[in-house]
Amino acid sequence: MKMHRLSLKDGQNASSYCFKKSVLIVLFYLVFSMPVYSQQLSDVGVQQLGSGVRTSKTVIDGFMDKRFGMFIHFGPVSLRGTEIGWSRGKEVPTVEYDNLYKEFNPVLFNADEWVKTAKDAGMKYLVITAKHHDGFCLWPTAFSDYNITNSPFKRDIVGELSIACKKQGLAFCIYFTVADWHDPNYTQDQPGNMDRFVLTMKNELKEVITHYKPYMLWFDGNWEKQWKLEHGKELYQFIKSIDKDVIVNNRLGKGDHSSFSSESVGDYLTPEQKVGELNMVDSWESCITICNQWAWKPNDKMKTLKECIQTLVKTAGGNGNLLFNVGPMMDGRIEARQIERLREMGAWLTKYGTTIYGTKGGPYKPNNMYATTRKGNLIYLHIFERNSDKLILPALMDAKIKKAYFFNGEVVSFAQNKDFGVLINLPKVLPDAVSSVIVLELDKNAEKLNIINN
Ligand code: FHN
Repeated sequence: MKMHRLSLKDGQNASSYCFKKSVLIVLFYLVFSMPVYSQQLSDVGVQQLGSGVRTSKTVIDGFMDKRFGMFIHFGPVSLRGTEIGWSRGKEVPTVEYDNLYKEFNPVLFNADEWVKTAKDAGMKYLVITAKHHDGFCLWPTAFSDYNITNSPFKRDIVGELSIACKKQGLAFCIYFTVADWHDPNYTQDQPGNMDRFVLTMKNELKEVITHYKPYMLWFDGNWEKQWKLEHGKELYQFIKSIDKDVIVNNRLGKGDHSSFSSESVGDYLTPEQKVGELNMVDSWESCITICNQWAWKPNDKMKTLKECIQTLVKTAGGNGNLLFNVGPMMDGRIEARQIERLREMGAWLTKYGTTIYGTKGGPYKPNNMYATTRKGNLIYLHIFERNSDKLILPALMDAKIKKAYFFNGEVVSFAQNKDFGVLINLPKVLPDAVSSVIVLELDKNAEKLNIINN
């Protein structure tokens, strides 16, 4: 901004001149410091506005390298095949819903089998709904009678899954609702109720963190008015005072789940039922159902293998994790067709896992034709559709492709220049029906390239 030189007009005294000058200096400072502030916004989202312990970048980077996890929505509602929490007082009358636990007896529940299904799918972590909005606790909590020990089943589903995860090398994580429609204290009608509610939440959280040592806490249900931003900040610091390394998603504060704001509390973004936007700054994880409903629903429409794999690849191509959801049946088993679909995903990842785990998204933005991930001086070009015998990509302005080949080693011919970009010659049939990978070997570190608008 061009500084305007001020001159003493008749009768104008020195002090007003100095005052104007200092106002200008302050204005100058404010205007030119603005970009710094906006750049810090996502940090603010991450930094919880002010001091206080927060999850280290190393821990979060380790989480983001995992790329693929299993989400499990399970509870007494599976006896009705309706949606967990939301069908209470709708498809299932409230009194009936709140008494389902008296029939809840998933005798075929086998934690090792659930975890093996996740592992065989190529998943690196698992999140169980220890407590969903209906308030039922799948662990023997001392702070509510509405828990698994008062069901015919009695066994600690959360505990058995934490042991099975540790045994099979998956990171064990806990979904913990903020909204609890069963708890009479979860209301702002009576003063003091929310304080009691938050105290119960703290007691239960201390219980699950100290007993099961979760790798991550997946909060949810933070949108109702009785839950305040201050509650979220208080809980975040409370959790950090128990375990400074436990990762916390961004549904403890308020505000939108897909972007950070000054209302955010948590370590990473959680877009839902959609692949998140490419984001190289803020960590993110899309949670998506393998069928449509979160909890089990008979004959619920299941995604095809192509949809499943391409969803995973587009998520990784956008630099995010995919938390893929199953809803086990009332007897405690995951449906055989879902196990089979997950096994097929695992087979694809056994072959192409290096193009997903521990990679960065970009430099191209995912679309319905292709997505890219990158590691070192390699770009992994995932091709979903073959619409012609050539695929044209925007130019890689500051890097040269030295060679290109399919994952099976078959050489791919290509041309590149700054004008028409990168032209890849495609064979008549792509080697993989759901997502074929062409490796582009560059003359420099691909992870340092800026995002290319395609
Ligand atoms: O209400 C919940 C829903 O039941 C499910 O748990 C999803 C999973 O992310 N989250 C909420 C809806 O946003």
